[in-house]
Amino acid sequence: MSMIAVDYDGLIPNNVALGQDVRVKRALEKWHPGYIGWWMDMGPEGFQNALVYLRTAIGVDPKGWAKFDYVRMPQYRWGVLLAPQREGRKIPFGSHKGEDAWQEVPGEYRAMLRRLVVIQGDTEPASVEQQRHLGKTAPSLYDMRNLFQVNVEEGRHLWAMVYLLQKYFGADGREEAEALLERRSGDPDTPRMLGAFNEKTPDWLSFFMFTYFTDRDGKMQLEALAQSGFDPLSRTCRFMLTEEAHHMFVGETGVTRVVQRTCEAMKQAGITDPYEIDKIRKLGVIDLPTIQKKANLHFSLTLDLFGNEISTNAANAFHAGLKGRFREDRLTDDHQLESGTYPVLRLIDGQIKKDDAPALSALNMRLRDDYVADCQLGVDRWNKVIADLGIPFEIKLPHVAFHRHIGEFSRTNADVDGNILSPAEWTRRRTDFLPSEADKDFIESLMRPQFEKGKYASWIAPPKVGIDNKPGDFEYVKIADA
Ligand code: BYC
Repeated sequence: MSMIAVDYDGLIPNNVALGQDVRVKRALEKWHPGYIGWWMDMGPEGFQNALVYLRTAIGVDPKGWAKFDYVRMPQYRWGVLLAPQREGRKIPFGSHKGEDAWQEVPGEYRAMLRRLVVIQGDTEPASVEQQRHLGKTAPSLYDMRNLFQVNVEEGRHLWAMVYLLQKYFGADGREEAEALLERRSGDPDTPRMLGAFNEKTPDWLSFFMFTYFTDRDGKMQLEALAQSGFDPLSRTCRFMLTEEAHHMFVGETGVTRVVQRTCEAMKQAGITDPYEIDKIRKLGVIDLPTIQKKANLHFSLTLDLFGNEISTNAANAFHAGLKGRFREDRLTDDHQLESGTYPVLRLIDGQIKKDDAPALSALNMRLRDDYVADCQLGVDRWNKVIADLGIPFEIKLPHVAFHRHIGEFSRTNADVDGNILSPAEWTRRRTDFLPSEADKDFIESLMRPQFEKGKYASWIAPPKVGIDNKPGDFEYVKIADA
């Protein structure tokens, strides 16, 4: 496959022939200063002048799309990149299945489509805002570089959605693009749109859990949108997925390295009981039960992002051909789902039971099931590290009813095994399942920066290989230049 070149000549690198699209080019150039203003105000705090070894997209061919170099983040070349158009692509599902994919917005679905693009767009700057304080406590230059890589790419994903708004949605698209720069994660008056994006990411274990669990929701939602009959959205999401893979790598290997370091330190000190928490903490590592609590928190917050189990919004979006299922193109049913059912977990007479629902209404549930299965794969790899080091402990995904704020189970209190608790019991046992103030204080006490080349904080193991195959003592961030 040949490399599809990106035009780097103008202010906005792109492969959508912006040079010939004066209206959209002007609209994006007008939006650009506001974006840079937002990045300086809400992007990584304190390192805007540092030289960071970042990858930048130079094409959209999966085999050779990026180059690595030192860049100051505000000078990162954020651009508009779409995966190549597939000749003759058809709408793959829903009531328009088999018709030519739309190259323009279908009028009857305009509002629904705009809402999907705006929700997706809103999550991208939100995550940058949530992570903006983490640079100061980075456990190594390698990790700091990965954080900033994730941040600049989330910024690019915002560009991706803003391009769709500016190009295809006229005046209201422009208004939405402005609003994306105005909302703020956690702000009581102008919060971000979805719950998990208003939570704090206070420490690096949270960052790794967020990139493992919440970026994986991004993967699922992008996979579903990559199936869209609206071709520009499909192409945009396909390319975003290429970048997204690294974010989940950061999360999965981040947690692996924390778990590994804990087990190694325990072994060295002759501790085999993972519940000897005080002794383990004295070793300067995070005990496994606390890692489990963090996983419980981030998994449950992320499940809320799938919306209600039974959703007419999801049914309508599928019926319209706008948002498909996870890897719709690999499924072998009729892709219309007008008949058929899907088993949904529901709260019936105070008990959690499986209930068959019309397949079309149950699409959020189905995507969530696919997500849970995907999450389990990495958890199994964490457990292998623990088992290989001989510690009797297994990290478990909590029950889907645990700690929920959206959907069927938001009306009840379930423990991590799915047992329903009374409100009093929940209050009493809450910190058995979720990080307590003392747990948070302990983790915070470990968050001391380690900015020496090739060195790592006490609570995390070094990575197996460097980014871009760089050696162990590579200076991923040149802070001295800041
Ligand atoms: N918080 O019919 P329902 C990522 C609202 S992450 C607040 O069940 P639907 C990333 C809902 O809006 C992926 N409100 O919802 C990761 C609706 O309101 P209206 C982001 C919520 O529409 C890391 C009402 O409740 N992309 O990329 O079926 C770093 C009824 O809900 C929430 C997308 O999400 C909530 N959690 O499903 C960076 C893709 N959930 O319309 C980036 C686009 C529901 O009645 N979004 N509500 O006023 C969608 O596909 C869907 O809108 C949702 C919700 C899956 C979000």
